[in-house]
Parts: sequence; C-alpha cells; structure tokens
Amino acid sequence: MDSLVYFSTWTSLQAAALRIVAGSHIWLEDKHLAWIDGEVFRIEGQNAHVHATNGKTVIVSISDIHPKDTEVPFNGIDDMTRLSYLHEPGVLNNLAIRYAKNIIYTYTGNILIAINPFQRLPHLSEPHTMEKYKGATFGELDPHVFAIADVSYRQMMNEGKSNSILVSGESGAGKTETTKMLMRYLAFLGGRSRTGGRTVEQQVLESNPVLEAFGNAKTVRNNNSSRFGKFVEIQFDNSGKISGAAIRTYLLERSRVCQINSPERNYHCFYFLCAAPSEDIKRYKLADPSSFHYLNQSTCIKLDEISDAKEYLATRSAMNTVGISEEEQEATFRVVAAVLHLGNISFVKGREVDSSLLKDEKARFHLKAAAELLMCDCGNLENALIKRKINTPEGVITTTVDPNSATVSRDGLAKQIYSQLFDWLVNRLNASIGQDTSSDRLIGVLDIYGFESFKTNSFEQLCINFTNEKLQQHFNQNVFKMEQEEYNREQIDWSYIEFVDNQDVLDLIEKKPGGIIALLDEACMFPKCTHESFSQKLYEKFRNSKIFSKPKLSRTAFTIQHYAGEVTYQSDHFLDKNRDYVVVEHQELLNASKCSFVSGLFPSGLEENTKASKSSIATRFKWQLQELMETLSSTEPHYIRCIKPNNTLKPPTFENTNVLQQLRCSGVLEAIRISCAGYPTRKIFPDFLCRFRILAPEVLMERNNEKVTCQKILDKMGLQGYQIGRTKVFLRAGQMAELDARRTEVRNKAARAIQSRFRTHI
Ligand code: AOV
Ligand code: MG
Repeated sequence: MDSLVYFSTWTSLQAAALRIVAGSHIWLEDKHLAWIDGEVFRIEGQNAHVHATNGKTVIVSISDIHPKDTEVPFNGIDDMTRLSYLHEPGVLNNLAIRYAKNIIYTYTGNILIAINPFQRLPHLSEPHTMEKYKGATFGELDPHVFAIADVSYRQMMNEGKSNSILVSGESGAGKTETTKMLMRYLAFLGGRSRTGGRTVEQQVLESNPVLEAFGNAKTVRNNNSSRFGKFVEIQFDNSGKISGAAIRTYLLERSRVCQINSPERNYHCFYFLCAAPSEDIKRYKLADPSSFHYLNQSTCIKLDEISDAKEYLATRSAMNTVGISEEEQEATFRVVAAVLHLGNISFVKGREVDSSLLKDEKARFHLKAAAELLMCDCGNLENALIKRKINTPEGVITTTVDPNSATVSRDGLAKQIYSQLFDWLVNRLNASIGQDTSSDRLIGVLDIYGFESFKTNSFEQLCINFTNEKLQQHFNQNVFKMEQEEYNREQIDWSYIEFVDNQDVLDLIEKKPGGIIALLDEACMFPKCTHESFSQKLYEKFRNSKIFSKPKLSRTAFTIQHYAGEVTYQSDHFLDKNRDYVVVEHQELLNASKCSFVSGLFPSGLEENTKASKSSIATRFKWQLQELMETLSSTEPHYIRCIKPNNTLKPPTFENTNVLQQLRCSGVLEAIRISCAGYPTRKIFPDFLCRFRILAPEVLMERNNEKVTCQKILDKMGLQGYQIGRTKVFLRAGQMAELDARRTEVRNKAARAIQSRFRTHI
C-alpha cells in the first residue's frame, strides 16, 4: 500500500520531460515525511545535487524529483486544480500550509476536502457565516461545506433536479460532523418561520442525536463513532421549504451489543440510561454500568467530555421533538435495560449431558428483571435460552443445550432485540417527520463508512469496502464527466482521457452467480459447510483472477486488490455473520409479550419471511446498496472528502503519510490523476502572463489580447501539445517545469549581469 509507488506510474510522465537546472526548487522523497523540499545547486548528468531543508545535502536522480512552486500564496491555494504543479507533494504541501492556519477546507475542482480540525472553529459555523454563503457564487468565497450545500440547493431549485452530497472518509475524519453542518445549512435555507409547535426541519435535525444515542459508540478511532451508514433524503416543496425527510440506515454493527474490547464502549444509550434520574433507575432495575457484563468487558465506562446523565435527558428531549411519544420512549428504554439484564444471565453445566442451568441467584435476578421488562413469561425466557426445538420426521422434539450454546443463544437474542429496536427507531423517525411523496426536489446526504484496512479484516470490512468500490465507480465516472465538461467549456479537445474502471472488483464481489457474496450465501445454506470449505471454494473459483489471491500461509484468508490497496480478509466468522435468521424460540417468546411494543418488534411471520426470501445479511446489504446507487445516479452528485490529519485526535499535527493514504483511498488522487492524464496545469491567462512575461518581454509590447500573448510566449518557447482554451492555458506534463526552468535561467542571467556591473563599478 505504498502511495509513492502508486503515484510514480503517472508522475513519471512528468519526470520524463522534466527540466531541472541549478537554482530549481524541488521536492524529493523522504522516508519519514513522504516529501521534503530543497534547492538544486548542481546538475551532473542525470543527477541533481540538492540542499534539502532538513540541512542535508543529497544527490538524487532527476527522475525522482518534482519541481516545487515557489510562489504559493500565504494561505495556500483554495482550489488544488489551480496549483502550478499538480503532483503529490504539491497537493500535500498546500493542504498542510492551510491546515496550519486553521483553513480546513480546500477544493479539488468541485470536490471539497475537509480536514478535521479537532477543535471548535466557531467562525466556520456561526449563523452569520451561513448568511454569507447564501446565494454566493460557487468559488467566490472560501471553500466551505455551506458552499456545497448552497450549490446543491440552488441547482435543485433552478433546474428542478435532485442533488446528493456524498461525505466520506475514515473513522474519525469528521463525516458525521460535516453531515450535521450540511443539514443545519439546508434547514437554514429551507426552514419555515416558527409558528409554534415543531417544524419539520427541527425534527430532521433532532433525529441526529436520537440516532447517535442508539447507533454511536466510543471506539479507538473516534469517541463518537457511528456504527451504521446513513443516507438522509431531505424533501422540499415547490417553494423550497423542507416538507419531509427519509432516513435510510445501513448495517448497524450488531456484535458491539454483546462484545466490546478495552478501551471501547458499547452503544451510548446503555450508559446514558444507567445515569438516568433515580426513579427511572429503579423502574428499570438498573445499577452501576460496571455491574453489567455487556459494559464491563471494557475498562472504559466513562468518557471525560460527556455527561451521560445530561445526555440521557438530551436524548429524551430530542425524542420529544421528533415526536416519539412518552409511552414509546418508556418502552424503548425498557428494552434497552432488558438487553443489559440479558447479558447478566449466566449459565453452568446442568446434571445431564449437554444441558445448562442458571449459574446463581444473581443470574436468576437478571432473568426475572429481563422477563419483567420485556413483559414475557420468565420460565419461557429461561427455556428459550437453554432449550431448543428440533424438527424431526417424527415431529418436533425438545433438547437441552450446553452452557456455551445457551450463552450464544442469549447473545443472539440480545443482538436481535437491539437491532430490531434500532430499525424501529429509524422507521418511527421517518413516520414522525413525515414523507412528502409528491416532492421531486430532494437533497440526499450520505454519511457512510470509508475504506477500511485493519490488521484483521472480517465480514464487516468486506461489506464496507464493497460499498466503497461502488461509490468509487460512481465517483470516477462523475469526475471523468466533470473533466470532460471543463474541456468542453474551454472548447478544447479531450478525446484521449482514460480512467481505471473497477468493475472487475465489483464483479468479483457481487456477481450472481459466482461472486463472493453468492458463494457465501451458498455456503450458509449447507449446515456442513465451514469457513475452510468456503475459502477452498473461493480459491478454486478465482484461481486465475488478477485481483484475488490466497495468502501463502493461510487456509482461510483471502486477499482482494481494491482500488485503494490490498486487503486481506479472515473468513473465520463469515458464515455466522452472514446468517440472519431469527431463532424460532426467541421469536415466539417475544411475539407473545404482553407489551405491544415488544411483540411489535417480533411480529409473527418474521421467521418465515426471512426464510422465504433466503436473504442473508450480505445479500440484503447488496440490495440496499443497489437501491442507493440507483437513487444516487438520478441525482447531481457533490463530494466531500473528510481527512483525519493524525491519530492523536488533537489539532496541531499534520501527518503527511497518513494524509496521503487517505487522499488515495478517498479517490482524490485518482481524480487528480484523471486531470493529469490530460493537462496537469491550467492557468488563467492573467496568471500565466504575470508569471511568464519575463520570457518574452517583446511580445508584451505588441499589445495583443491576453490569449494571443500567451500563445506567442508558448510558441517562442517551442512547446508543443499544449492547448489554449477560452480562459485558460492547458499545459502538458513537464511543460510548467520547462517554463519555470527557463524563467530561473533568465533570472540567473539577469542577476549575474547586475553582479558583474556592480563589480566593474568598484
Ligand atoms: P466520522 O463520522 O467521520 O467518524 P465524526 O464526524 O464523528 O467522525 O468526527 C470525530 C470527532 O472529530 C468529532 O467528535 C469532533 O470532536 C471532531 N470533529 C470533526 N469534525 C469537526 C469540525 N468540523 N469541527 C470541530 N470538530 C470536529 V465514524 O462515524 O467513526 O467513521 O464512524
Ligand atoms: Mg460518524
């Protein structure tokens, strides 16, 4: 996953034609910082002797260095496509200069790059900032998420076309905060003046804290990590006012309900509830969070910056605003409490083989508490956990299970209850906010997990990276289209641009039949199939694939060559994680609950439904993605790429290598590569003249228009292959360096002339 190698394939184009002279300012590779700058003081054949800014003198091959722009303004350049040298060190340096000055937003054409400031920057989100961006021409003001939202809104209103804003980035990069700013700005534009009661836009905004309470958790990467993907479609009426909203969520991480590692936490709502006012605590039979197994597996219980007690009240208040009734809130938290009690029901071996009993009185207490809260029969709950019904040709027989299986069954039940509760909340939010089905003016905001590559990658990472492959394809096609549009606008030829398609990776994963998901579903249908036999099947099937491989020493792992790099997946839990069936005993138990809320979470027929459609988690996810892509392709897309500048989660540090990796995964480098394939340098005529008139002062005397003057300077320099558009000069790779080298020579010559004149005077 070496980003430098990746870049060299296309920057070699530039290097081949590069002219470097003594006095040239350049970038050279550095093991620690990725790139450092320096000045060439001698050229010897193909090598340059450089004084680097780290104090060292180095000799490097000219083909390994990049020219440095010495005229970057104090605050950097707000659109990367206007960099004189569009290459990796140039991009990185520009972002670093800006970040050091708390300028966190930068464009790359129409894409907004947002670097997490890890501190509140009030000037960026104050109401008067929103006022400023309202209706402003894109590009006139500093880059900002509000500018992206404003363009989307205006396009929607003026052209009647739906828009979407796709926010991506790795965990902790700032997607959710960015999404909230977008939603706040859209609510500002499309809000109604308040006439008492709740407004739709308030409900839309307040849906965020509700979803975060139940779907976010502290992880090692982010103290408020969203453990689900989210697409919010905001609907507007003809006058541009918000008239409804639809929230779709993707793949809530279920395993977190039962299993967490230090120093992470479970979902926020569990801790909020344990810090509720005492009457609630009593009603839900709660105690300190550290007394619950689902919470005390981690040493982290409390977060410094969050008051769980306050958040409990804030969540309740947000639930009020979105229109979740008092009774529904009561039931919701009752179910959350029941999940905690479930986790404390532990088992020991029973007298008979493969049987189990409740471990002790404490376990019995929690069993009773869970049953009471779920309003189901205590004995039936116990049986649902320690017994199993099996269909045989002779009829249904009941067997007992060992403590291990009883624990698995308990955790399965807890996960199922929690995910049903989360789905219920999302449906409830949608029903409460209301849908404007007649609206054809929509703005969709996507806040979804970025590309993931950890030490150990499992089923979740495959789904997440599959999502990113899909979005990448959509992104590339659009960047390509935007590039073509720019060339059309400037009326220049563009026939030769190519881009790398990732259809082969998508086929590998989703093709039916024969793709990884299809093979996984097949494996899940055969009880005898193991992760080993599943992996063997993959190895056989994709033996000749260029993008799939088997790691040498493993019998169960497989590697996929994704657009953002290689990822090795461990298939150990793939089968379990993909199976999504409700255990009949659990379904019957909860369907019979005296609480209509609980029985509603487990409607009868749930089990048959899932069986009938044979839907697995991966297949359902694939369908959801397909639907998302269909929605997105009917909209005008805008992209925001969030970047995490360091892993300390604190403001000042900007880690070059880390940022580069993210720029690559987010497709920003690919977008730049597409630009570079044609004309990596674009300069508007006045800027070009300002920089290069020194090369042909006589041409300026002719008083032609700017376009002709630019043309004459380029002709005088003997350059070929460049194009002159309506407002810009488009230079081929290496041509900017050539012009700069000539400029350095002219200046050196002038300096020498002045020096010799000075000497003759003394
Ligand atoms: P994520 O959504 O991209 O991660 P968040 O939006 O939750 O990341 O951001 C992580 C943290 O960074 C926030 O809790 C803030 O402390 C800080 N932060 C992010 N953006 C800003 C901003 N614009 N201004 C100030 N602070 C910010 V994840 O959901 O884990 O993939 O799942
Ligand atoms: Mg998030």
